Amino acid sequence: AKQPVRVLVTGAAGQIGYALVPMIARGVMLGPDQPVILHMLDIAPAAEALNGVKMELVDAAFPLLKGVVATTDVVEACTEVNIAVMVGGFPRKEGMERKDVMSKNVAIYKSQASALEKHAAANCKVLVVANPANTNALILKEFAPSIPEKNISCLTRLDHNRALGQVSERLNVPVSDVKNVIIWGNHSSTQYPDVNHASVKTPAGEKPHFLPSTEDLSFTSLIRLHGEFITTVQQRGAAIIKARKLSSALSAASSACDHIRDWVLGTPEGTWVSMGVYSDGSYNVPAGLIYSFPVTCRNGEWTIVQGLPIDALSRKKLDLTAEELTEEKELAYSCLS
Ligand code: NAX
Repeated sequence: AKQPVRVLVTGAAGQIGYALVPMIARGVMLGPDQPVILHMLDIAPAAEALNGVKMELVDAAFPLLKGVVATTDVVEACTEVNIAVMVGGFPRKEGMERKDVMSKNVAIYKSQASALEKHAAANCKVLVVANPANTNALILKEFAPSIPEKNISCLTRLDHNRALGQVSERLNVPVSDVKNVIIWGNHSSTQYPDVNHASVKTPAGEKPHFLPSTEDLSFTSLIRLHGEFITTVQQRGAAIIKARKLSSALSAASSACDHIRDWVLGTPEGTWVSMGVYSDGSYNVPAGLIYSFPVTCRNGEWTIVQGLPIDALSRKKLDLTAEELTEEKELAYSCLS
């Protein structure tokens, strides 16, 4: 039998946490034969609620769940964890300046970086979900210098999945037949959802290819014909808040599972996914930002897909979201001094 994997979820008493921990305990993240021990961290005001979540996990009698640590102590939470999903953060409240929110999150991610560095298992993989996700991940990387940068990422898989969903709806094809959309850049409204390299399966054959190959329209323009694809994906988070009066939680939790599963178990042959990762300068994106790229994963490591042609319109959009991330990085650093 496999040894249990320890998975940390911070902010576990929150909305996303509540949707995420049962998925992990059911094997959605690491597979149906992988036992897990859940580590759940939240802050003191949420301690009672956190304990309630622990009670429900016990009550659900998940066969794969070999233990639950529910704590407000960062060191206890981080000790020996193999996977860390960082959902906890300081939310932007009405009337708050961007800098104030940034400064709260910089402080949180700085201290949690140190705890992970000192106490997590060697080769721990980190996924930052909490906003500003890319910049929180960058702060975490800076303050956990002994964790390899390859092991620190942020969530743009929700945006990626939203893009798959929009292509599916617009072309009226099953979402499982759509692949290789890309989210470039920041998990914010400047992100660039790109369908230039996407494909769908044809009704007749198994082989994926661009649609419609026989008509004048490119796949991209076909999707655009069906409305504001890019802005719909960019603004989807706001649309969910408007409809639900709460921000997305089930889709965020599900996408976080997809992100870790593909990272650990690998992406299917011929398929890439979007992950926020440390830029090495690929596609002329400034090095030293956490930026969302198309990646493939194998043996627990991601690799940026290279050599995709970038047209002029896309180039502008890749640069715009990079500029925003550079600005965020500067703002974060100004909060440190
Ligand atoms: P909630 O406010 O419901 O939950 C956040 C939880 O974090 C709370 O229980 C809070 O007590 C806890 N927390 C605060 N400071 C903490 C700390 N220092 N250590 C541990 N826990 C702490 O928010 P929820 O809807 O769950 O969203 C969580 C985060 O995900 C937010 O930052 C949100 O903006 C971000 N999102 C990111 C997405 C992405 O795709 N990257 C999409 C969904 C979501 O909006």
